[in-house]
Amino acid sequence: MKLDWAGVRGISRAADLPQTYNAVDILERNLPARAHEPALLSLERSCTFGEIGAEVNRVANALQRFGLHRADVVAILAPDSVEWVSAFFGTIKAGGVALGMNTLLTPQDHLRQLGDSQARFLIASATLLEPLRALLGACETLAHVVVLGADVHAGELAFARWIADEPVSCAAAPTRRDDPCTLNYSSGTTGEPKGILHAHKDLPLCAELWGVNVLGLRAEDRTFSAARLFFTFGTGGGLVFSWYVGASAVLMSQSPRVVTNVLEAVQRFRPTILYNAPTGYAMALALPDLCTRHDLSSLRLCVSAGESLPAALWHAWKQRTGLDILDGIGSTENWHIFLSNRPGDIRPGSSGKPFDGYELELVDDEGRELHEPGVVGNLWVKGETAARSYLRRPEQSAHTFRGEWLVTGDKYARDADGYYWHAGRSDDMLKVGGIWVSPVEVEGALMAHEAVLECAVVGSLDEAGLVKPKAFVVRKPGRALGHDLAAELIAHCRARMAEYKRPRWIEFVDELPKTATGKIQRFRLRG
Ligand code: 3UK
Repeated sequence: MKLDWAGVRGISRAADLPQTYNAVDILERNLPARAHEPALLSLERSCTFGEIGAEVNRVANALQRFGLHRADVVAILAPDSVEWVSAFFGTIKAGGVALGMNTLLTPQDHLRQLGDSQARFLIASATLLEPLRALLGACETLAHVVVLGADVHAGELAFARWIADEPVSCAAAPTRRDDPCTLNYSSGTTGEPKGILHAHKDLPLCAELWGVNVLGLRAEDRTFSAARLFFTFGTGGGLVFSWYVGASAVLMSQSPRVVTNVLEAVQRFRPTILYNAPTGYAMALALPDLCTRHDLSSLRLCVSAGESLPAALWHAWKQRTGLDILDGIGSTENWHIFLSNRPGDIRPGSSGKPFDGYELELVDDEGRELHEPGVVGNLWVKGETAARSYLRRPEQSAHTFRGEWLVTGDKYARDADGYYWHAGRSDDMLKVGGIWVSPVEVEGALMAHEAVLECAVVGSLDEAGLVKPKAFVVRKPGRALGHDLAAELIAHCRARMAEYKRPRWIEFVDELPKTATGKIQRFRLRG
């Protein structure tokens, strides 16, 4: 079947896309004119659009041969790499739903996502699969495990061999533009992950509405996202938007939390656009030899999202590197950025202004719209790229998805010039290094320590003005404050959760502030 999506450009609404639309178009629109041009660059492997197009076809064929049905979930658990990308677009082309899993989480977290999503395939790097393997028996829906790397156990498939004999051509599944395409898990207030499904249409729409219209991406650009591909901030900025306009993308398998990895990748592959969370910029600024040791001259613009970028950090980056950082707020619920600064129109410290494709409202707690400048309200957003609900979470869905409007959970004030200023969250959730941390989950880990009677976790600012978890702890009676109890508690958390969730500071207190009904008042501990 010949499909006629053919690289539509200039869309501003979902209806501008054909009814039958498969988001593999984002890759394949480059095949007629750019097959021999670079699509992906990385230390391990680089490839042209033609080469990745062929690999995507092999993956799509292999998935279909192994029984993938429309809308089946394929979980991907691997560092950013060419194979991550071919698994992602191979799944989409075959009509499946690609679930990029956060590689920093624990094997128990991964198991929970596999179970909740009812994933049928898992494509995982040997290293990340190793600690998860023994748990997979509990995952009833999982039919096939495909391993990236050499350490392949009985019953598993080796990725390279699995796709080797597949034909290099493949017809895309004739999905509808509203059919599910990607799935991501986002942490909720209770620490329970919520699945967020997006449709095929959301990828090109986000690419056009923000990537083209706001950021001004063009084919000559080369992008590099320190935010990982499993995070929609990274999938969009570091892959989808780039290919949408014909630009190449740099991938890095090493951890971006080691800031020299990021800077060395910039120097080696010379991207023009860098995406990072505020922490990434703060870590780079902490290096005294940032600009003498690292060549950042290829960059024309930087982007920040995940949490708000303090004005002081913006100015320090500008002063040291000469580069602007574009701060925009996005969410997994909207797939990407829905309120943003623009090149040439940046108000440091703010999230910028609305742009075409999204309507914003600030409302009070009764849902009444606020018009006065400077008044803090709850931010609601309406746009076509919003997910429709959380997967099998009716109560949380009802709270967040209100008809066409989406309740972001963020507090904002709009100034007289129309710029939006982030004023915290309306729940207790923390953004740490751009990734969610639920205080409830960290408190749960602390409570499992024998010295802890009660505790509360809140956000506290570090020296760069960025939020990190801080725990207030009431010790059990008779439990002395050994000189290293704080360090012991932090190590205890580290062993039980993704490392970034651990408290950075512990303060021992005699009691915690509580409501009359005994509920801990975290907001009274923030500082
Ligand atoms: C917070 C920000 C202030 C805010 C994301 C860009 O972060 C992303 O998605 P998540 O679902 O979290 C969404 C929440 O994070 N936030 C994000 N960006 C900013 N707060 N200034 C910012 N610039 O609380 C929001 O509700 O993890 C960001 C693109 C794609 C994304 N998924």
